Amino acid sequence: MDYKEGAYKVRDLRLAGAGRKRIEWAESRMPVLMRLREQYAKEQPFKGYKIAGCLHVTKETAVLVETFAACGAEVAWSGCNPLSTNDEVAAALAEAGIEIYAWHGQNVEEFYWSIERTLDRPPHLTLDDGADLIFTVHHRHPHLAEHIIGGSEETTTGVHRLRAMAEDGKLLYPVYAVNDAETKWDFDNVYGTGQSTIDGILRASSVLLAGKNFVVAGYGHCGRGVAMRAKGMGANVIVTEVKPTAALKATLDGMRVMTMDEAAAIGDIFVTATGMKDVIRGRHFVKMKDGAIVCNTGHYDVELNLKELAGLSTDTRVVRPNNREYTLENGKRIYVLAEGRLVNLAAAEGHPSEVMDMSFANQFMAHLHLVRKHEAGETLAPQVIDLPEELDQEIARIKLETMGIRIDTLSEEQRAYATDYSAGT
Ligand code: 3DD
Repeated sequence: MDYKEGAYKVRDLRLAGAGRKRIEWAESRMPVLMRLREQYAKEQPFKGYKIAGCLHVTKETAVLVETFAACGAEVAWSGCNPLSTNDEVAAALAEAGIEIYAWHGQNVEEFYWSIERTLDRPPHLTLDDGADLIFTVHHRHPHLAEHIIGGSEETTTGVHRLRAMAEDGKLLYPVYAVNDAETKWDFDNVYGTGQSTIDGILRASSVLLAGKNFVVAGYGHCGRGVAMRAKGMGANVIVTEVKPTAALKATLDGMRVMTMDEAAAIGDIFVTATGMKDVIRGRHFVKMKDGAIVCNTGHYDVELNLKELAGLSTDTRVVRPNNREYTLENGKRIYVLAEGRLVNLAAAEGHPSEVMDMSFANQFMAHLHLVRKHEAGETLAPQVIDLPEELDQEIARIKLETMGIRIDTLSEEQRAYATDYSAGT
């Protein structure tokens, strides 16, 4: 480990060169964020502001972090999952002078130690993916909230937690729900999770998907993306759900829908994407076929009940990176990927740069809005706030432009028609 107090703690600074190449690769595929960096680097809107961030340390996150720094911000960063940090990227950020505390394979104590370090110098802004940083501020350092003008939250689960907290009147400062921006959830959650989850499964198992019974628990944006991509690879997709409308959508999308108790007996590969705990439990594991592969792509590692699985096992061993074999009392073997943590980031590199480009354009603009409103003397209520809808169209417009795609525009007459309620058949 390489550690310098107040500066960084990373696995190995010597990995910085390889990490820089990964970051350059991502920069070349994140044209929207790079355009924002170019647009605001001159103005330095974040000068004098410190951003504390807690978000997966990937090559894409590094582009966001260095964009904030290029636009004047002081940045201190930790990872938001013990298994998702890319050590080469973390080393490159440390070498570039970014304050960063992140390494792959942290234990829970190291994970929270890293978050604490990002708060050693009080931040003005917090940026979360799963709300662990903002919860640390609220539960361990509430006095810091006096200096904090606002925050942002990247993921579905985190937004749910913060909305519940705001409902309870416990939120101490305003937070933008970046996850709820259309150019985030309808792209990152669907197309990003769809591809990166398959990527994680293939890197950890190298199995054929075609012809396999591929069980997806949860048919929200993430589950829908995974199901779509598995179907595209020739798998027979089975969906389990608790929400009737989502189950109906899956059925009409051509997926088989059944209970997990039924799916457990026939599935070859299982992915949970629900945000709920205990989705696959001991009683499901014992029904599974010999050789079944089980993983999770939800933010927290609560969806697979591995405690019950261990209690049913006579032996366990790691057979490949991110692939642990459990031998059950009934002699069957179950393969759990990435220790039940989000397989797309723990066993692969997370979503492709092209979709994170839009998610992180929303993150950048959310913090720019917070700083602008602060400087205009506007105090935002301590609520979870949605980003303006027009921002979505602007981000999508720039994205299309960078893809060389042109679209039509409404004529004046059509614009008038759109609001003319008197026009009938
Ligand atoms: N997430 C997925 N891939 C990521 C990547 N390449 N870099 C950073 C974060 C990444 C997680 C986000 O998609 C977040 O939107 C989520 O957890 O929902």
